[in-house]
Formats: sequence, structure tokens, C-alpha cells
Amino acid sequence: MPKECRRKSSKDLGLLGTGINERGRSERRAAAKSPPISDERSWKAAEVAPSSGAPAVMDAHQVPQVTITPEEGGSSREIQQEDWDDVVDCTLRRKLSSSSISSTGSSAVESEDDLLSDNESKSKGIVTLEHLVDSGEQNKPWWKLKTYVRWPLNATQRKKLSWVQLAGHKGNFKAADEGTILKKFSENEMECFEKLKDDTLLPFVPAYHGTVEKDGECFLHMTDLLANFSHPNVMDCKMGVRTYLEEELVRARERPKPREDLYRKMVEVDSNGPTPQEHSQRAVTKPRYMQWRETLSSTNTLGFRIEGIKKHDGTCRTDFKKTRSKQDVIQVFKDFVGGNVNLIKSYLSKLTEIRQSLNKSHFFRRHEVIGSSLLFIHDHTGKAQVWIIDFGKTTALPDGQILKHDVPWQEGNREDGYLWGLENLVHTLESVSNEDTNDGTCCSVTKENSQTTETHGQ
Ligand code: I3P
Repeated sequence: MPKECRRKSSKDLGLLGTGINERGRSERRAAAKSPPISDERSWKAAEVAPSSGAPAVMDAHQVPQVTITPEEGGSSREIQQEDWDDVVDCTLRRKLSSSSISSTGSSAVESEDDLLSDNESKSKGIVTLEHLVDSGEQNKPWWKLKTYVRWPLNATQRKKLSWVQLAGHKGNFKAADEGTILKKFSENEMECFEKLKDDTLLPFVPAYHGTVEKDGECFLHMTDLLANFSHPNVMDCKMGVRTYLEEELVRARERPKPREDLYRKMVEVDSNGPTPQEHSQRAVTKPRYMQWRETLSSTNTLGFRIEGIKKHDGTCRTDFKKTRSKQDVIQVFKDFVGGNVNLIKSYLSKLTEIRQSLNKSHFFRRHEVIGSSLLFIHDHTGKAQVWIIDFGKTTALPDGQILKHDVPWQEGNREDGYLWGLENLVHTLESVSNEDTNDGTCCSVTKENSQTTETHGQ
């Protein structure tokens, strides 16, 4: 890797001078209470969905909550001025970012509060979708689609890719040779790609071509997963029962940082979401927000959640915050494939291959996989593919430790519930497939069906 990349990455990641590096993280973890990883009881506690098809419910009652708690003596913790400065700063930056959305869709939404809430954690996958703004009754909400694009685009290509509302976080994506893209450098993600070169998961992750320095910034050079599709339909499913790292939780406890922007996002969806104290502070911590998101969606109940969908006709949806039940998810999948059960079968076969590879993967055993997504892509030709993307928050375990990925998470065991989620995802798609009719379509996607998911969406 170019020396410049390493130096810049540290700066970009906000790690310079903070002492927060991989070693620092390990120390934090060691400081956190750490029940033995992969112990026998965890195995026995595993409640992987039985082959009957009914997803088991992962025990979530032990999820540690993080709120801004009163100090001893009962009074509310006063939010330090610097914390509020952060809030204001963050809010301002976010406002600026929204106003910077241009025809290229670029924005500068960056957060520097929690550990890894920086450019490193901002490493998104090949395509991710993000809620932008609510913009009124009709055409609302509108979304930006963060995607790797082939670049530069001529007028015809632009038209062809008119659904692409480009690039998420400012400067995260850059032009690259045909069929490839550049993603803003993340040391964590780079290390994952390097390790994946020798792993059984290699066929299921974007091909990685090394680091590149462009315009004074460093990027990961990788294959554009959409390149071989014509007008693709894309769905992003975030995997696992947990979407934040244990160290984020530890840090939030040590020094809770109130986030007004997250409070506002919470209230937008559910005015009863925040506690009275959070209401009075008009802020929540990030892990608290993330936990709330997990509980509201199918992350906790199924071990995965739908983040966003872009369809070939240009429509994008990321209003799945309340898509929680298996039935809700089934409706979304039916809509995604336009009732074509053959696509569901293709996806099932890809998921089976992925599951087999995960079971053999040395990398998977040795990493806490947080915030990673499965990216479903198909087009009108019937071609369908599933990719494993987003390794910005995938973290190596200390030497000698491994994860099961299908046992309940308890703070300290670092389990992520990835395999449990995959199992439930497979069962969900099987349910769609079982509704197959003789003419090769699963129950038609009626307007009513679409509305069902909308009703359950935010
Ligand atoms: C965001 C989502 C992202 C998270 C982001 C959240 O919430 O959970 O995964 O980024 O944190 O705001 P939502 O989906 O409701 O918009 P990371 O995964 O990178 O932590 P952020 O606001 O600190 O960027």
C-alpha cells in the first residue's frame, strides 16, 4: 500500500493523536467484561432456525442499553459544552451536506463522534441507499442512492443510468477504469480485502485491485458489481443481529456523546422512541439509536434487515425502518422480484453457496462481522447474483478466538448473529418460493401488497 495512503487514512479516520488504533481497540475490548468466546453454553444456547422453516427468535433480552444516564445522586448528566459543540457541528455539517446535494447526488454527510463513525465506518458497499430528506406528500420520501458508478459517463450512459443518484459521502467514490470503481480508503476494509484474497469467500466479494491514490486521496480499487447487468434491480440487506461494534458501546458508556441528528431521525419515525430524558436533551447516543433501529426493524427478530431497494425503473426505496416481521419481508421480496419465483430460486441457490463458503471460511470464523450487507442484483435477463459487501466495520478477533455467528450475542462474546440471519433469510425466501404457482410466478404483486410494506415502512 502506498505510504501516503496509510498516513492519509489515519488522518481521514480521525485516528491521529487519538491513540485509537487496532491495538487500542483490543485494549478496550480487554477492558470490557469478556465472557469466554465460543463457550459450550453458547453453543447449547444456539437456537438456529429449525429446518421446518420457522425462524427462531434470537434472545434479545440481554441487549445492553446505552442512554445518557443520570450521575450518581440522581441528577441528569449534564451534557458538556464540547459535546454540544459536537452536536451543533455535526448538525451544521449535515445541513451543509444536504444542501450540497447536486445533480450528481454527492453530499458530505460525515460523522466523527463514535469510534469508527468516521470515514472508515462510512465504507459502504457497492451500492447502498440512504434516506435523504422527506420532501412533501407526493414523491416523498426521496432518497439518494450511493453507488459505485462507471465513470465518466457520456450522455447516453447517463440516460441509461438515470436511476443513479450518485455517490454518498462526499469524495467516497471516484472514477476508475471501465468496470471498476474507487471507494474511499478504509484501513479496516483494506485489511479485510487482503485477507479475503486467500479465503473461500473470495468468489462472493467484490474483486479488489489494491489501493490507488488520486487527487491526493486514497481509495480502494475494486470491481463495479453492477457492470455486467442491464438495468439492474438492487437490494441491500444488512446482516446480523447487531449493527454496532462492542467497542462503540464501551466508548458510549465511557463518554456518551449526544447526537441531535439521531434524535431527530428517531422522532421522525416514532415520537415515542426517545425516553423522557432523551426528549428533554433532544439527543441520543449512537449505540442507543442503533439499538432502537435494530429493535424496530427485523435486525433483532430475523438477524437481517432490508436497507434499500433500487428497481430497474429508477424507483428507490429505503423506507424499511419498520419492516420487521417475516411477512413484511416476504412482501418486499415479492415486490423486488416482480413476482418472478425463478429469481427467488436463483437467489436461494446463491445464498446456499454463500452459506457453504461461510461455513468453510477461515476469515469468517476469525472476524466480528458488523454492518456488512448482502447485495442482491438481478435484471430482466433472469441473471441474479448475491455479493457480500461492506467490510468497514468487520473486525479481526484476538488471536485464538473464533465466532460461531449463530448464537445469541451477549456483550463481550462479540457474536454477530450473521449465520442465524442468513438462515432466516433463506427461510424467508423459501416461503416466497413455496407460494409458487404452476405458471412460475409467486403470488402476484398487487398494489395491496406494495401498500402493506409501505404501511409498515416509516
Ligand atoms: C445510520 C445507519 C448507519 C450508521 C449511521 C446511522 O442510521 O445505522 O449504519 O453508520 O451512523 O446514522 P439510519 O440507517 O437510520 O440512517 P455506520 O454503520 O457507519 O456506523 P452515523 O450517523 O454515525 O453515520
